[in-house]
Amino acid sequence: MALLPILRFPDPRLHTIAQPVAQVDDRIRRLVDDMLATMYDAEGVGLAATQVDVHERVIVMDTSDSRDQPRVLINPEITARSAEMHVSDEGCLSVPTIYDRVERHARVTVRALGRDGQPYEFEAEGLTAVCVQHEMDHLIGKVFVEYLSPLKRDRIKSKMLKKSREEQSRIRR
Ligand code: K1U
Ligand code: ZN
Repeated sequence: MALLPILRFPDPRLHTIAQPVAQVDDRIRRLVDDMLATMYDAEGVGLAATQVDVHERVIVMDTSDSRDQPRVLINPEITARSAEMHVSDEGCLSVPTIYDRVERHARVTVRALGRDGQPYEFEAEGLTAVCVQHEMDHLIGKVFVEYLSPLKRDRIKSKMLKKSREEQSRIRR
């Protein structure tokens, strides 16, 4: 299994719309395994293929406390959304160190294909509901900072650009 580099905001590739997976084959299963290894290594609870510069509809998640319940979502669709909304703090592996409040549907029903290519459905609430909506946004090229005010978003953009310039100059030294 390989650890994949994670794109950092404001990389324009994060705004690419992912295409449906035509066939769950060995290539997709390898991608899923590499994404799970990358998500666990980065201590995230989710990861979308967009974040590793692969523009296909693939998500991995593990919102369990024990970190031993991986979930694979290929070609996911939200089939039902609660009217009730819920605000919670979100982070993103593509926007490290930034956390802010985002309003999402409190519960969603999701249909997807698993790693075996078989369809399944589940109802999500709590962190799992937040995470699945956050990851589905990545697949349509949306990063959570787009829910924040333009002022906050611009500040985050400047902070991330400054950080990446500093990292680049450290590498060159
Ligand atoms: O998509 C990503 O970048 C992964 C992201 C998923 C996510 C976490 C929390 C709310 C919404 C989406 C992360 O894993 S961020 C890091 C993290 O582990 C975390 C942050 C807040 C709460 C719980 C976990
Ligand atoms: Zn994210």
